Amino acid sequence: MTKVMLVQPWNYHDEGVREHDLSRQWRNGPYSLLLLGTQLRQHGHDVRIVDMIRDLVVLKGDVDGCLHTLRQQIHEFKPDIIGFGFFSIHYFEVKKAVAAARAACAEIGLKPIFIAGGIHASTEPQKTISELGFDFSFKGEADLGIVELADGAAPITVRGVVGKTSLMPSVGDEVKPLDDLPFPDWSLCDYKFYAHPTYARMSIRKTSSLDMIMGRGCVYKCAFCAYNALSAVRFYTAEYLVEQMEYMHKAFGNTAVYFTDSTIGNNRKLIRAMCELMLQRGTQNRVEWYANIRPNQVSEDSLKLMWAAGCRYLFYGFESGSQRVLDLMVKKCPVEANYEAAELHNKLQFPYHASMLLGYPGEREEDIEASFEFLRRTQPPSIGVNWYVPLPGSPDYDKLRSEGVINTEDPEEWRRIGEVNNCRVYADVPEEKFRQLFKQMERLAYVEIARSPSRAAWGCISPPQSEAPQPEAQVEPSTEALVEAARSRATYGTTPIELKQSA
Ligand code: B12
Ligand code: SF4
Repeated sequence: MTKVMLVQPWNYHDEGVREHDLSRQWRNGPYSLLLLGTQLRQHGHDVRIVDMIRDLVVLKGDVDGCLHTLRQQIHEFKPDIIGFGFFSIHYFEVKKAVAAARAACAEIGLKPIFIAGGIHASTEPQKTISELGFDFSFKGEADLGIVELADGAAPITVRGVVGKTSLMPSVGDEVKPLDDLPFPDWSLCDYKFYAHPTYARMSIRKTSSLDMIMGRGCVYKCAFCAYNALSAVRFYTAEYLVEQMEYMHKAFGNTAVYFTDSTIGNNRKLIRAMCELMLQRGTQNRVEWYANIRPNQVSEDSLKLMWAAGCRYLFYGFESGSQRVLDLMVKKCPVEANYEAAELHNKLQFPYHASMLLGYPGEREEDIEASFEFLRRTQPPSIGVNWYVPLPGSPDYDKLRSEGVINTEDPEEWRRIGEVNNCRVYADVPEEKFRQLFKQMERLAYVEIARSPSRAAWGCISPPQSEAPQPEAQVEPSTEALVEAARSRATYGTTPIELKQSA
């Protein structure tokens, strides 16, 4: 039996934050580590997950305290393998945590293998080893590889493991069919922290949700997205998914599930089968669900079926109101589909979130105007305005890196391009003008539409989520506070009592 410690680095936004109101935050569990941990346990290994996101919140933003907890856990558990799973923005946190973990091991003469996995390690395996202090990186999916490693295989013989001198890295073997995987065991982490009842998903009531995924990979290849860097397209079966929902509800008490797939719409037959099975079993009476989907992947019939089966919220990456920009992004989605999906939701009063992306390379002022027009015309009940960055692992990243626009020799670059935030302007719009337009769109989304009668018609609290029911505090928030609150939240939805039937 091998002892494997799996670590999720903390979120730097939580550093120094003393007070958190979990009833207003959307937090997602360390899903990939739970998958790997459950798989390892099933193969007879001992697993401990150190979730530094949760630890930092509980320790009121104290990073040293969080690193001390990691040290204590290492001394107590004495792992043979320490694996970190992370994204590009976690670069600095991982570096600190690996150094602290190595020091803790040295104190007691422990010499575990340090291995990195996830999107950043898969995209930049060699740099991950040399710059962050790992012995190995793992490229791709590790559901099978991690077990081989724990079973005692020499690391470098395991497909997907990249060593300091590997010249031609292989990619991890993929588990097929996905149903072979056990249901992730949420008791490996403090799941109550993640299932904390919160207004973050629905602005008019608290919900308690945990995550699931419907499949892996995507049939589209949008140029800004890193989704395809890791997985080939495949899905769980409807039976597996509904069984998992029922199991989670019984074992962990959550009354909602959020499907974190970047889009669940790649397999419409599966959605139909899942909804029908839920209706047969009455699962929708116990668990409601939310998901991301593309605008060109819904119809009136499918929305009605999803609603009947307990779906209460859909998240759309509309990105832009300009066909020219959607084409530059290789979205393979007509702008009419954006309008149709939004209008369908408006007609049915089915809550949805509209995510917009501004600043795409080649975007012009008139394209941004088209996005304003889209929001003004459709008035979505919930909107997110995002600033484009070329995420590591995306086709854009490869292109801009080869053109010398991205400099990965500068570690700060990972922060700049690892997170959707406002640093560099890539659009064909003068910088000052772009910043002004971005601010205007935030105002339109987070203040004007949020306060409009159209929003009130959804029966939701306006202003949305962050300001949701606060019996104690009735003070009208300022415009800046509204924009800031909306920026910092993830996604949220609203829910009317019944789906309005088509006329
Ligand atoms: C769910 C999700 C989230 C969730 C939960 C994140 C979490 N803690 O798990 C939330 C909503 C919180 C989130 C937030 C963000 N996300 Co996100 N997210 C995803 C998404 C859609 C799915 C991840 C997932 O669960 N996949 C399913 C599992 C099975 O696959 P996996 O995670 O890749 O894990 C496998 C392998 O990577 C490997 N592996 C993973 N960990 C480890 C560890 C070890 C030791 C080993 C050996 C192997 C290994 O084995 C696993 C099983 O096969 C991905 C897209 C994608 N499909 O990858 C984006 C993605 C990872 N996110 C991304 C980004 C940018 C973000 C944000 C920075 C967005 C923002 N706000 O700007 C934030 C970061 C928040 C933060 N500060 O931590 C980018 C990352 C790009 C990059 N190079 O960094 C991705 C790729 C999406 C994209 N737009 O292209 N995200
Ligand atoms: S943005 Fe969505 S549709 Fe496009 S490749 Fe990524 S997951 Fe697929």
